[in-house]
Amino acid sequence: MFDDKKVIFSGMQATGNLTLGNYLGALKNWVDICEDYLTFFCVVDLHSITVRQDPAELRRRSRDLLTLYIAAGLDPEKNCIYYQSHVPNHAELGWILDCFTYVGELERMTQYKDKAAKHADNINAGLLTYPSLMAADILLYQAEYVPVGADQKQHLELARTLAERFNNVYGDVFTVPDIWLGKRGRKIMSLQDPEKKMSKSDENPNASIYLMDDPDTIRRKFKRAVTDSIGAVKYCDEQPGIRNLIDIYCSCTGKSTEECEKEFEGQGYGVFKEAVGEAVVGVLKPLQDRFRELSADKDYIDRMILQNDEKAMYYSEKTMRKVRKKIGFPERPRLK
Ligand code: AQP
Repeated sequence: MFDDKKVIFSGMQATGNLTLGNYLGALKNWVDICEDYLTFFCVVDLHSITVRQDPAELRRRSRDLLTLYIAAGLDPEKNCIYYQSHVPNHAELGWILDCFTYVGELERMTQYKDKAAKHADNINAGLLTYPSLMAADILLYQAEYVPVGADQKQHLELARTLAERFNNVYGDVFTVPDIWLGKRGRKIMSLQDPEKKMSKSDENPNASIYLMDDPDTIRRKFKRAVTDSIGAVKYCDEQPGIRNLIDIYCSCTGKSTEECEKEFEGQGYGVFKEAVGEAVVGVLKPLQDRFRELSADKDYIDRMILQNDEKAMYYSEKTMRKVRKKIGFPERPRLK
Protein backbone atom coordinates (compact mmCIF):
# COMPACT_ATOMS: atom_id res chain seq x y z
CA MET A 1 0.00 0.00 0.00
CA PHE A 2 1.29 3.47 -0.92
CA ASP A 3 -0.66 6.75 -0.56
CA ASP A 4 -3.65 4.73 0.75
CA LYS A 5 -3.85 2.87 -2.55
CA LYS A 6 -3.39 -0.84 -3.07
CA VAL A 7 -0.56 -1.66 -5.43
CA ILE A 8 -0.35 -3.92 -8.46
CA PHE A 9 2.96 -4.96 -9.98
CA SER A 10 3.67 -7.10 -13.00
CA GLY A 11 6.21 -7.40 -15.79
CA MET A 12 7.21 -9.19 -18.96
CA GLN A 13 10.43 -10.09 -20.67
CA ALA A 14 11.32 -8.78 -24.10
CA THR A 15 12.83 -12.15 -25.01
CA GLY A 16 10.89 -12.60 -28.23
CA ASN A 17 7.72 -11.63 -29.99
CA LEU A 18 4.87 -11.49 -27.52
CA THR A 19 2.27 -14.21 -27.94
CA LEU A 20 -1.47 -14.38 -27.51
CA GLY A 21 -0.67 -16.30 -24.29
CA ASN A 22 1.21 -13.31 -22.86
CA TYR A 23 -1.67 -11.07 -23.86
CA LEU A 24 -4.63 -13.12 -22.58
CA GLY A 25 -2.80 -14.46 -19.52
CA ALA A 26 -1.33 -11.15 -18.40
CA LEU A 27 -1.45 -7.90 -20.39
CA LYS A 28 -5.22 -7.94 -21.01
CA ASN A 29 -5.85 -8.44 -17.29
CA TRP A 30 -3.56 -5.54 -16.41
CA VAL A 31 -5.71 -3.26 -18.55
CA ASP A 32 -8.93 -4.69 -17.10
CA ILE A 33 -7.97 -4.15 -13.45
CA CYS A 34 -5.59 -1.17 -13.41
CA GLU A 35 -8.19 1.53 -12.73
CA ASP A 36 -8.52 1.20 -8.94
CA TYR A 37 -4.87 0.63 -8.02
CA LEU A 38 -1.48 2.24 -7.98
CA THR A 39 0.19 0.23 -10.72
CA PHE A 40 3.73 -0.62 -11.81
CA PHE A 41 4.21 -2.44 -15.11
CA CYS A 42 7.79 -3.18 -15.87
CA VAL A 43 9.78 -4.39 -18.88
CA VAL A 44 11.95 -6.86 -17.00
CA ASP A 45 15.13 -6.51 -19.01
CA LEU A 46 17.37 -7.66 -16.14
CA HIS A 47 15.55 -10.99 -16.23
CA SER A 48 15.98 -11.26 -20.00
CA ILE A 49 19.76 -11.61 -19.85
CA THR A 50 19.55 -14.92 -17.97
CA VAL A 51 19.45 -16.20 -21.54
CA ARG A 52 21.95 -14.74 -24.06
CA GLN A 53 20.46 -11.87 -26.03
CA ASP A 54 21.61 -9.93 -29.04
CA PRO A 55 22.14 -6.39 -27.59
CA ALA A 56 20.54 -4.44 -30.46
CA GLU A 57 17.58 -6.83 -30.58
CA LEU A 58 17.08 -6.67 -26.82
CA ARG A 59 17.05 -2.87 -26.91
CA ARG A 60 14.58 -2.76 -29.80
CA ARG A 61 12.32 -5.41 -28.31
CA SER A 62 12.31 -3.76 -24.90
CA ARG A 63 11.17 -0.48 -26.42
CA ASP A 64 8.53 -2.29 -28.48
CA LEU A 65 7.28 -4.06 -25.37
CA LEU A 66 6.99 -0.82 -23.43
CA THR A 67 5.12 0.72 -26.38
CA LEU A 68 2.87 -2.34 -26.54
CA TYR A 69 1.86 -1.89 -22.90
CA ILE A 70 0.58 1.56 -23.83
CA ALA A 71 -1.00 0.35 -27.09
CA ALA A 72 -2.90 -2.31 -25.14
CA GLY A 73 -4.61 0.42 -23.15
CA LEU A 74 -2.39 1.27 -20.17
CA ASP A 75 -2.27 5.04 -19.84
CA PRO A 76 1.35 5.92 -18.94
CA GLU A 77 0.19 9.07 -17.17
CA LYS A 78 -1.71 6.90 -14.69
CA ASN A 79 0.24 3.63 -14.74
CA CYS A 80 3.94 3.50 -14.06
CA ILE A 81 5.41 1.84 -17.16
CA TYR A 82 9.19 1.55 -17.08
CA TYR A 83 12.34 -0.49 -17.69
CA GLN A 84 13.61 -2.57 -14.78
CA SER A 85 17.24 -1.70 -15.64
CA HIS A 86 16.52 2.02 -15.18
CA VAL A 87 15.75 1.48 -11.49
CA PRO A 88 18.85 0.05 -9.74
CA ASN A 89 16.78 -0.72 -6.62
CA HIS A 90 15.57 -3.91 -8.32
CA ALA A 91 19.11 -5.29 -8.51
CA GLU A 92 19.95 -4.14 -4.97
CA LEU A 93 16.90 -5.76 -3.39
CA GLY A 94 17.41 -8.80 -5.62
CA TRP A 95 20.85 -9.30 -4.08
CA ILE A 96 19.53 -8.83 -0.56
CA LEU A 97 16.78 -11.38 -1.15
CA ASP A 98 19.32 -13.81 -2.64
CA CYS A 99 20.77 -13.85 0.87
CA PHE A 100 17.38 -14.94 2.24
CA THR A 101 16.71 -17.63 -0.38
CA TYR A 102 17.87 -21.22 -0.04
CA VAL A 103 19.53 -22.84 -3.04
CA GLY A 104 17.24 -25.84 -2.62
CA GLU A 105 14.19 -23.59 -3.03
CA LEU A 106 15.58 -22.23 -6.29
CA GLU A 107 16.59 -25.62 -7.65
CA ARG A 108 13.03 -26.87 -7.23
CA MET A 109 11.58 -24.23 -9.55
CA THR A 110 10.03 -25.74 -12.67
CA GLN A 111 11.02 -22.79 -14.87
CA TYR A 112 14.66 -23.17 -13.78
CA LYS A 113 14.63 -26.88 -14.60
CA ASP A 114 13.01 -26.24 -18.01
CA LYS A 115 15.34 -23.38 -18.93
CA ALA A 116 18.44 -25.20 -17.67
CA ALA A 117 17.52 -28.17 -19.88
CA LYS A 118 16.92 -25.87 -22.84
CA HIS A 119 20.13 -23.87 -22.37
CA ALA A 120 22.45 -26.58 -21.08
CA ASP A 121 25.51 -24.67 -22.33
CA ASN A 122 24.67 -21.61 -20.20
CA ILE A 123 23.25 -22.59 -16.81
CA ASN A 124 24.28 -19.31 -15.20
CA ALA A 125 23.65 -18.20 -11.62
CA GLY A 126 21.06 -15.65 -12.82
CA LEU A 127 18.92 -18.44 -14.24
CA LEU A 128 18.86 -19.99 -10.79
CA THR A 129 18.29 -16.78 -8.82
CA TYR A 130 15.68 -15.41 -11.24
CA PRO A 131 12.84 -15.95 -8.69
CA SER A 132 14.57 -13.90 -5.95
CA LEU A 133 14.93 -11.01 -8.40
CA MET A 134 11.28 -11.46 -9.33
CA ALA A 135 10.39 -11.35 -5.63
CA ALA A 136 12.39 -8.12 -5.35
CA ASP A 137 10.48 -6.60 -8.29
CA ILE A 138 7.21 -7.23 -6.48
CA LEU A 139 8.20 -6.48 -2.87
CA LEU A 140 9.93 -3.25 -3.83
CA TYR A 141 6.54 -1.66 -4.53
CA GLN A 142 4.63 -3.28 -1.63
CA ALA A 143 2.37 -4.95 -4.21
CA GLU A 144 -0.81 -6.60 -2.96
CA TYR A 145 -1.62 -8.27 -6.27
CA VAL A 146 0.48 -9.64 -9.10
CA PRO A 147 -1.52 -10.35 -12.24
CA VAL A 148 0.34 -13.12 -14.11
CA GLY A 149 -0.40 -16.35 -15.96
CA ALA A 150 -0.74 -19.64 -14.07
CA ASP A 151 2.84 -20.62 -15.07
CA GLN A 152 4.15 -18.04 -12.57
CA LYS A 153 2.32 -19.48 -9.55
CA GLN A 154 5.40 -21.22 -8.14
CA HIS A 155 7.51 -18.04 -8.37
CA LEU A 156 4.76 -16.06 -6.65
CA GLU A 157 4.66 -18.56 -3.80
CA LEU A 158 8.39 -18.09 -3.31
CA ALA A 159 7.94 -14.29 -3.29
CA ARG A 160 5.38 -14.73 -0.50
CA THR A 161 7.75 -17.01 1.42
CA LEU A 162 10.60 -14.49 1.12
CA ALA A 163 8.40 -11.60 2.25
CA GLU A 164 7.27 -13.58 5.29
CA ARG A 165 10.81 -14.79 6.07
CA PHE A 166 12.17 -11.24 5.94
CA ASN A 167 9.26 -9.83 7.97
CA ASN A 168 9.76 -12.52 10.62
CA VAL A 169 13.30 -11.25 11.19
CA TYR A 170 12.83 -7.50 10.78
CA GLY A 171 9.16 -6.73 11.43
CA ASP A 172 6.58 -5.64 8.88
CA VAL A 173 8.74 -4.43 6.01
CA PHE A 174 7.07 -6.05 3.01
CA THR A 175 3.46 -6.54 1.96
CA VAL A 176 2.91 -10.24 1.31
CA PRO A 177 1.67 -10.38 -2.30
CA ASP A 178 -1.12 -12.46 -3.80
CA ILE A 179 -1.28 -13.85 -7.30
CA TRP A 180 -4.11 -12.41 -9.41
CA LEU A 181 -5.32 -14.85 -12.03
CA GLY A 182 -7.81 -13.89 -14.72
CA LYS A 183 -11.03 -15.84 -15.05
CA ARG A 184 -9.97 -17.07 -18.48
CA GLY A 185 -6.74 -17.40 -20.43
CA ARG A 186 -4.66 -18.37 -17.39
CA LYS A 187 -2.71 -20.81 -19.49
CA ILE A 188 -3.02 -20.63 -23.26
CA MET A 189 -1.55 -23.71 -24.88
CA SER A 190 0.47 -24.25 -28.05
CA LEU A 191 -1.66 -24.56 -31.21
CA GLN A 192 0.51 -27.46 -32.33
CA ASP A 193 0.88 -29.31 -29.02
CA PRO A 194 -1.96 -28.48 -26.62
CA GLU A 195 -0.13 -30.17 -23.73
CA LYS A 196 2.55 -27.43 -23.89
CA LYS A 197 2.03 -23.75 -23.04
CA MET A 198 2.15 -21.21 -25.83
CA SER A 199 5.56 -19.60 -25.56
CA LYS A 200 7.55 -16.78 -27.17
CA SER A 201 10.55 -19.02 -27.58
CA ASP A 202 8.77 -21.96 -29.25
CA GLU A 203 10.75 -22.88 -32.35
CA ASN A 204 7.64 -23.74 -34.34
CA PRO A 205 6.06 -20.44 -35.49
CA ASN A 206 2.73 -22.21 -36.10
CA ALA A 207 2.50 -23.09 -32.40
CA SER A 208 2.01 -19.46 -31.32
CA ILE A 209 -0.03 -16.48 -32.39
CA TYR A 210 2.26 -13.47 -32.18
CA LEU A 211 0.62 -10.18 -31.30
CA MET A 212 1.98 -8.64 -34.50
CA ASP A 213 0.87 -11.48 -36.82
CA ASP A 214 -1.18 -10.12 -39.71
CA PRO A 215 -4.83 -11.20 -40.00
CA ASP A 216 -4.21 -13.79 -42.73
CA THR A 217 -1.41 -15.42 -40.75
CA ILE A 218 -3.66 -15.57 -37.68
CA ARG A 219 -6.48 -17.20 -39.67
CA ARG A 220 -4.06 -19.69 -41.25
CA LYS A 221 -2.52 -20.67 -37.90
CA PHE A 222 -5.95 -21.39 -36.41
CA LYS A 223 -6.91 -23.41 -39.47
CA ARG A 224 -3.84 -25.58 -38.85
CA ALA A 225 -4.35 -25.84 -35.06
CA VAL A 226 -4.22 -29.41 -33.74
CA THR A 227 -7.62 -30.74 -32.63
CA ASP A 228 -8.91 -34.37 -32.43
CA SER A 229 -11.18 -36.81 -34.21
CA ILE A 230 -14.14 -36.51 -31.80
CA GLY A 231 -15.75 -33.75 -33.82
CA ALA A 232 -17.62 -31.88 -31.06
CA VAL A 233 -16.89 -28.41 -29.63
CA LYS A 234 -16.85 -29.50 -25.97
CA TYR A 235 -14.76 -28.19 -23.06
CA CYS A 236 -13.22 -31.38 -21.61
CA ASP A 237 -9.91 -33.03 -20.73
CA GLU A 238 -10.20 -35.53 -23.59
CA GLN A 239 -10.07 -32.66 -26.09
CA PRO A 240 -7.14 -30.43 -25.02
CA GLY A 241 -6.82 -28.75 -28.42
CA ILE A 242 -10.50 -27.81 -28.55
CA ARG A 243 -10.48 -26.80 -24.89
CA ASN A 244 -7.64 -24.39 -25.65
CA LEU A 245 -9.50 -22.93 -28.65
CA ILE A 246 -12.62 -22.47 -26.49
CA ASP A 247 -10.49 -20.65 -23.90
CA ILE A 248 -9.10 -18.34 -26.57
CA TYR A 249 -12.53 -17.74 -28.11
CA CYS A 250 -14.17 -16.96 -24.76
CA SER A 251 -11.29 -14.72 -23.63
CA CYS A 252 -11.56 -12.69 -26.82
CA THR A 253 -15.36 -12.46 -27.01
CA GLY A 254 -16.30 -12.41 -23.31
CA LYS A 255 -18.67 -15.35 -23.91
CA SER A 256 -19.00 -18.22 -21.45
CA THR A 257 -17.99 -21.82 -22.21
CA GLU A 258 -21.66 -22.86 -22.34
CA GLU A 259 -22.49 -20.09 -24.80
CA CYS A 260 -19.59 -21.15 -26.97
CA GLU A 261 -20.52 -24.86 -26.90
CA LYS A 262 -24.09 -23.98 -27.82
CA GLU A 263 -23.08 -21.62 -30.60
CA PHE A 264 -21.06 -24.34 -32.36
CA GLU A 265 -23.22 -27.36 -31.54
CA GLY A 266 -23.47 -29.73 -34.48
CA GLN A 267 -20.97 -27.71 -36.55
CA GLY A 268 -17.61 -28.95 -37.76
CA TYR A 269 -14.24 -27.85 -36.40
CA GLY A 270 -13.66 -25.85 -39.60
CA VAL A 271 -16.43 -23.38 -38.76
CA PHE A 272 -15.32 -23.12 -35.13
CA LYS A 273 -11.65 -22.55 -35.98
CA GLU A 274 -12.60 -19.83 -38.43
CA ALA A 275 -14.65 -18.08 -35.73
CA VAL A 276 -11.76 -18.29 -33.26
CA GLY A 277 -9.44 -16.77 -35.88
CA GLU A 278 -11.86 -13.90 -36.50
CA ALA A 279 -12.31 -13.25 -32.77
CA VAL A 280 -8.53 -13.00 -32.33
CA VAL A 281 -8.12 -10.74 -35.37
CA GLY A 282 -10.85 -8.52 -33.89
CA VAL A 283 -8.85 -8.11 -30.68
CA LEU A 284 -5.36 -7.81 -32.15
CA LYS A 285 -5.98 -5.54 -35.15
CA PRO A 286 -6.76 -2.37 -33.08
CA LEU A 287 -3.82 -3.11 -30.80
CA GLN A 288 -1.48 -3.41 -33.81
CA ASP A 289 -2.76 -0.16 -35.33
CA ARG A 290 -2.28 1.72 -32.06
CA PHE A 291 1.19 0.20 -31.63
CA ARG A 292 2.27 1.51 -35.05
CA GLU A 293 0.90 4.96 -34.29
CA LEU A 294 2.67 5.14 -30.93
CA SER A 295 5.95 3.77 -32.27
CA ALA A 296 6.08 6.70 -34.68
CA ASP A 297 5.81 9.19 -31.80
CA LYS A 298 9.32 8.92 -30.40
CA ASP A 299 9.15 12.10 -28.29
CA TYR A 300 5.99 11.00 -26.50
CA ILE A 301 7.42 7.59 -25.61
CA ASP A 302 10.71 9.15 -24.45
CA ARG A 303 8.83 11.63 -22.27
CA MET A 304 6.79 8.86 -20.69
CA ILE A 305 9.94 6.84 -20.01
CA LEU A 306 11.60 9.74 -18.21
CA GLN A 307 8.51 10.59 -16.21
CA ASN A 308 7.87 7.01 -15.12
CA ASP A 309 11.50 6.25 -14.29
CA GLU A 310 11.25 9.00 -11.69
CA LYS A 311 8.00 7.62 -10.32
CA ALA A 312 9.40 4.08 -10.02
CA MET A 313 12.53 5.44 -8.32
CA TYR A 314 10.45 7.46 -5.88
CA TYR A 315 8.29 4.57 -4.67
CA SER A 316 10.99 1.90 -4.74
CA GLU A 317 13.31 4.16 -2.74
CA LYS A 318 10.70 4.41 0.02
CA THR A 319 10.94 0.64 0.51
CA MET A 320 14.71 0.52 0.10
CA ARG A 321 15.35 3.13 2.79
CA LYS A 322 13.46 0.92 5.21
CA VAL A 323 15.22 -2.26 4.07
CA ARG A 324 18.73 -0.78 4.31
CA LYS A 325 18.04 0.53 7.79
CA LYS A 326 16.59 -2.78 9.03
CA ILE A 327 19.49 -4.78 7.64
CA GLY A 328 22.10 -2.52 9.20
CA PHE A 329 23.72 -0.86 6.20
CA PRO A 330 25.46 2.40 7.17
CA GLU A 331 23.40 5.52 6.72
CA ARG A 332 24.16 7.67 3.67
CA PRO A 333 25.50 11.00 4.96
CA ARG A 334 23.54 14.06 3.87
CA LEU A 335 25.73 17.11 3.21
CA LYS A 336 24.53 20.30 4.86
N1 AQP B 1 0.81 -19.47 -22.51
C1 AQP B 1 0.52 -18.56 -21.60
N2 AQP B 1 -0.75 -18.43 -21.14
C2 AQP B 1 -1.06 -17.49 -20.20
N3 AQP B 1 -0.15 -16.64 -19.69
C3 AQP B 1 1.13 -16.73 -20.13
N4 AQP B 1 2.25 -16.04 -19.84
C4 AQP B 1 3.27 -16.52 -20.55
N5 AQP B 1 2.86 -17.53 -21.33
C5 AQP B 1 1.52 -17.69 -21.09
C6 AQP B 1 2.30 -14.93 -18.91
O1 AQP B 1 2.88 -13.84 -19.62
C7 AQP B 1 3.60 -13.01 -18.71
C8 AQP B 1 4.94 -12.67 -19.27
O2 AQP B 1 5.83 -13.68 -19.07
P1 AQP B 1 7.39 -13.52 -19.33
O3 AQP B 1 7.68 -12.44 -20.29
O4 AQP B 1 8.09 -13.48 -18.04
O5 AQP B 1 7.75 -14.80 -20.06
P2 AQP B 1 7.36 -16.25 -19.82
O6 AQP B 1 6.37 -16.48 -18.76
O7 AQP B 1 8.61 -17.02 -19.71
O8 AQP B 1 6.61 -16.39 -21.19
P3 AQP B 1 7.04 -17.16 -22.44
O9 AQP B 1 6.18 -16.66 -23.55
O10 AQP B 1 7.01 -18.61 -22.20
O11 AQP B 1 8.50 -16.66 -22.71
P4 AQP B 1 9.82 -17.49 -22.92
O12 AQP B 1 9.55 -18.34 -24.11
O13 AQP B 1 10.86 -16.44 -23.19
O14 AQP B 1 10.08 -18.26 -21.68
C9 AQP B 1 3.62 -13.77 -17.37
O15 AQP B 1 2.64 -13.22 -16.54
C10 AQP B 1 3.24 -15.18 -17.75
O16 AQP B 1 2.57 -15.84 -16.70
